Amino acid sequence: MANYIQLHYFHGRGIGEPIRLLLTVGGVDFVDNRYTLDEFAAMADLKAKLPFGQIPALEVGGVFLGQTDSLMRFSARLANLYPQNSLEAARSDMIVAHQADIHSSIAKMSFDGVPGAPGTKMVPEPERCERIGAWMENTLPGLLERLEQLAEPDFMIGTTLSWADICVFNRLTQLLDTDETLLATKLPKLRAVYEGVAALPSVRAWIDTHAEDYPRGNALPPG
Ligand SMILES: N[C@@H](CCC(=O)N[C@@H](CS)C(=O)NCC(=O)O)C(=O)O
Repeated sequence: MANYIQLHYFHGRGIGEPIRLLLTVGGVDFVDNRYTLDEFAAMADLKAKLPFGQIPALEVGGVFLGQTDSLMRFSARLANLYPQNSLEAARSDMIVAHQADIHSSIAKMSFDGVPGAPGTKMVPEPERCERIGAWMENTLPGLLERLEQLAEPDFMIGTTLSWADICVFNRLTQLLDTDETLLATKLPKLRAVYEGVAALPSVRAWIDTHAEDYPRGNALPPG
């Protein structure tokens, strides 16, 4: 149904991108509404309909849904990317939660408040780079090693593509923008997951048509 599902989020990837990717990989039609910070700040009518006043939000047949984790899981179900088996579903949940923790660690080092909220400022660039650089050197390797240990040879869960792969791919794209060598010599299973998702025709087409969000494209340095 035309316009049945609408995503409301800012320009850029942020926490909205995995929702876009999940719907895209699943072939689910959606309208990708994107706003600037100022546009969103002035959208009183939209904000009044949002369950928690924040975006990303999905509008499904006129019903508004919020909270990224719920939106990703809902999108994964629509896309047939949410495991049917309860144990696999729980394992996928914990992997998705873990990669979200990585995102929020970086967001906390980047903003002095809620991202995109009026009054929130970016942490000054030199301080932000220093903080994130130290965290990527000292903390991130252990967090990624945990994911590597959990991964199967080609997928995060079992032998088929799931939302865990898409969410891990999305997280890795963000981290690779800061450190292109991240998957060069270590983390072979995460590299395989990244390469598998990057090679999906729907993901390739998405990246090609949203080049402004993917400055590196989807290529990796040789491993
Ligand atoms: N817990 C929420 C947090 C959402 C959130 O922080 N959204 C930010 C953008 S990334 C937002 O709406 N900022 C504008 C505002 O709060 O006015 C989620 O996971 O979706």
